[in-house]
Amino acid sequence: MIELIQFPWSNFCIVARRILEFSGARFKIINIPSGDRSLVWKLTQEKYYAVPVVKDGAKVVFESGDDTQDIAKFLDAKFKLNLFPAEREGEQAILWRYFEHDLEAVSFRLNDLYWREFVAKDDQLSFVRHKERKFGRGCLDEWRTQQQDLLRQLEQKLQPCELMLAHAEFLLGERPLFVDFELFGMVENFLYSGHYRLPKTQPHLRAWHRRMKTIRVAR
Ligand SMILES: N[C@@H](CCC(=O)N[C@@H](CS)C(=O)NCC(=O)O)C(=O)O
Repeated sequence: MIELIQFPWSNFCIVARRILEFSGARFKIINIPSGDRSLVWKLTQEKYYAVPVVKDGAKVVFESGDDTQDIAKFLDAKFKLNLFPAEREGEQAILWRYFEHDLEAVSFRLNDLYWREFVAKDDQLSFVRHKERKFGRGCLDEWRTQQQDLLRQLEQKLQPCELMLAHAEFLLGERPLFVDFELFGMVENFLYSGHYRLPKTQPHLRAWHRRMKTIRVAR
């Protein structure tokens, strides 16, 4: 059975998890502490420490670069999901970079500022250390003071999606493609703390989000 090595609030892990659920395949989730990557290190033969990682029998899949989608493409090919049709490859490449960079920079901060509520006690020291080493001392408190501004930025960054979804059920048409899962991962990470809702001003996005929560591939 496929195994997904993850932690539950990670945006990129949510993308892989939702694709697996969408496929209808049975899979096993292995949660690791965000501060202890020893399992990932071992499985990847000391090549990688990030999540997600997917293990399918002897095969271990992880991202080979900063802007790759190795896991999603592996799952897509294995389960014949057709999430990367050639004729939409260019649009998808532009869109997922926007989601992973511009949107993600705001969405993860909004969730992270509630870190005390979802990071296990034992994991908190390494969580804070990791964040502060990357974003500077006091970053988590700083994001809290910026919360209202970050929420405004998020709404603005989601607005192009609202405009696209006013004309179709999914971002690029009448069935979900990879970019729908990618956006779903960023949105679910933003919502993870339970303190937020998607903006009321974006009803099409809200309806899309409800669809994306449960949709399964048509066989
Ligand atoms: N581009 C990679 C990024 C993966 C990534 O950045 N994962 C985060 C968790 S959301 C991580 O494990 N970062 C490394 C670290 O925390 O040390 C992907 O799409 O999977």
